[in-house]
Amino acid sequence: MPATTPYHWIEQVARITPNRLCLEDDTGRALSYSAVHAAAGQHGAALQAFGVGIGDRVAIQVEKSVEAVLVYLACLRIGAVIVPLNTAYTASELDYFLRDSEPALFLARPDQATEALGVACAVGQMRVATLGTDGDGSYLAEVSRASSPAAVSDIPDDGLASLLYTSGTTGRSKGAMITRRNLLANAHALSTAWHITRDDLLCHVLPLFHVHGLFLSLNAMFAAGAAVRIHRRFEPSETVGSLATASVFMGVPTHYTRLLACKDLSADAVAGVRLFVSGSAPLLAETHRAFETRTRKVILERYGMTETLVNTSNPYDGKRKAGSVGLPLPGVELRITDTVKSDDGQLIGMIEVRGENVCAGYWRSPEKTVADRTDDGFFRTGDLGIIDPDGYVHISGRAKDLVISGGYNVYPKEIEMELDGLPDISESAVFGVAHPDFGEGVTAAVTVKPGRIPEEKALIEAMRERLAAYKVPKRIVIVDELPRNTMGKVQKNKLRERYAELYRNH
Ligand code: MLC
Ligand code: AMP
Repeated sequence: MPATTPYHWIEQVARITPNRLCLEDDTGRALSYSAVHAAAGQHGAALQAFGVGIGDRVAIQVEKSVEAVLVYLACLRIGAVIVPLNTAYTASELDYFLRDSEPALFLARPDQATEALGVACAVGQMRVATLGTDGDGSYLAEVSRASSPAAVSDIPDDGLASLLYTSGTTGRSKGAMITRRNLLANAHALSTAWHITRDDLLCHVLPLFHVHGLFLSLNAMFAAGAAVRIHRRFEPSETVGSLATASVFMGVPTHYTRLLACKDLSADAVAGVRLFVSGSAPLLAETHRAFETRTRKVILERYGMTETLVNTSNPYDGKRKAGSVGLPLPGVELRITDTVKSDDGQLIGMIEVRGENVCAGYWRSPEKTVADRTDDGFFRTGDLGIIDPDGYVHISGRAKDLVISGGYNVYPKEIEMELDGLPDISESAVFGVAHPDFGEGVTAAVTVKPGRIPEEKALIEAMRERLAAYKVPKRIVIVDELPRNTMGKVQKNKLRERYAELYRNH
C-alpha cells in the first residue's frame, strides 16, 4: 500500500522489513529502518520537549550527519516544519532567516553556539540548542533523555513540511512553502521514473540544506525502502571508493567535472552503479560525453527548482539526450509561453509548470506568490526553454537575473546591494562568466567614487564579511563606466562577453 504521508515511508518499511538498511555514514555507522523509526521517535520527543508542535518551524544550520537526517524525519513525524539553512550563511544572513521564519527552535553547530545565541536573542523568542557531528550538543543530550517516542502525527497532506529559502530578483530571500503532498508526489514520481527499488544504495554527497540533497535524493530512496550512505563531505577519490558498493549517485555538474578530474574514476570502479543523475545546473554536453567515454555510464539529467522539486527527467529506459533535461515527469504539466522564434526557427519561451510538485507559495508573501503564478495556476519558472520534436525540454537561458555557481543560486541584486554599500564603490553589476569548476563564476564590475583606488583583494575581503563564501565574487573588476543601453539599463550581456575568458586558465 503506498504511503499516505511522507513519514509513513519509514514506518511501513520498519514494520514489514525492520532489519532493512536505511541509513549509514562514512564512519561505518549503520541504522536499519526500524532503528531509524525508533530514533526519529526519540528525536520527535526531544523536539517536543523544546516546545515544538505541529506547524512550528525548526531552523537548522548544522554540519551534515545522520543525526541531521533524523531531525528531518522527526519533523515529518511530528508535523513540524523544517527550515534548512546553508552553513555558509553569515550572522547577518542568519538574522534575516530567523526573523522571517520565526522558528520555535533553532539548531546550531556547537562551535557556533555563542554567535547563534547572539543572533537568536536579537531576533526574538525561540529556543536554541546545538547539534554536532560526534554525538555532541545540547539537542542530542535532550534526545538521549527522551523516555517515550513521539507519536506519528497524521496531519493533512497539504500541511507544511518545510520552508526553503530561495532568493529573488529583488534581492530578498523568500521562503518556499513546501507541503507534505509536494514531497509525497515528487518522491513517488522519482522513485518510479528512476526504477528505485529496496535493493538500491545511494551514495549521498550533497548538502542537506537544499531540495536536491534533502528532499529529492533522500525521499526517492525512502519511498522505495532503499538505503542511503551519508558522506559528510564531497571528496572525489573517497566518492569513487564509495561508488564500488553503491548503485545510485546524484550530483550537480561540478561533482561530475571533479569526478572526471580524479584519476581513480574508471569503468571498473563504478561498474555496479546503475544510475548517475545530474541536476540543479546545466550539465555541459561535453561533460556528459566525457563521463560516458570514461565510465560507460550515461548520466541522466533532470531539471528542478526549490519551488517545484523535480519537473522533468530524461527517461530511464529511453534516450538520455545530452544537453536536454528530458520529459515532464508524470503528474507535471509543462508548457512554454510567450514564445519567440530563434535564429534556427525554434520556439523559445518561458517554462511554466503545474502539478502536485509545485509549492504552496511564499511564506507570508501572498503578493509574491500571486506574481509567480498565471491565472490558470501555472508557476512561472523564470527559465527559458524549447520543446524539441520528441517532446524533450531544453533549457536555453534564464529570464531571471541569476547566476548558478556549483549548483548554488546567486542573485546578482543581493550582491550588488552589498557592493554598493561599500564606501569606495559608486555602482556595480554582478553577472556570471563560464568557470571550469563551478560552471558559472560570480563576477562583478564596479565603478569607484572619485579619488578612491580600492584593491580588488580588499573588496573581496569586505564581501566575505557580509556574504556566504559561495556568493562572494571570484573576481571584482574596476571599470571606468558600466555599459548601458539608451534606457540607462546596465547591459550585462556586454559584460559577460567582455569577461568571457576571465576564468579560462583558472
Ligand atoms: C564552495 N565554494 C563555492 C561553491 N562551493 N564557490 C562558488 N560556488 C560554489 N558552489 C567556495 C568555498 O566556499 C571555498 O571558498 C572555495 O569555493 C573552495 O571550496 P571547496 O572546498 O572546493 O568547495 P566544496 O566544499 O568542495 O564545495 C563544492 C561543491 C559544493 C560542488 C561540493 O558547492 C556543493 O555541494 N554544491 C552543491 C549545491 C547544491 O546542492 N545545489 C542544489 C540546489 S537545489 P573559500 O574562498 O572560502 O576558500 C536546486 C534544485 C534542483 O538547484 O533542481 O536540484
Ligand atoms: P534553485 O532555486 O536553487 O532551486 O534553482 C533552480 C534553478 O536551477 C532552475 O530554475 C534552473 O534555472 C536551474 N536548474 C536546475 N536544474 C537544471 C538543469 N538540469 N539544467 C539547467 N538548469 C537547471
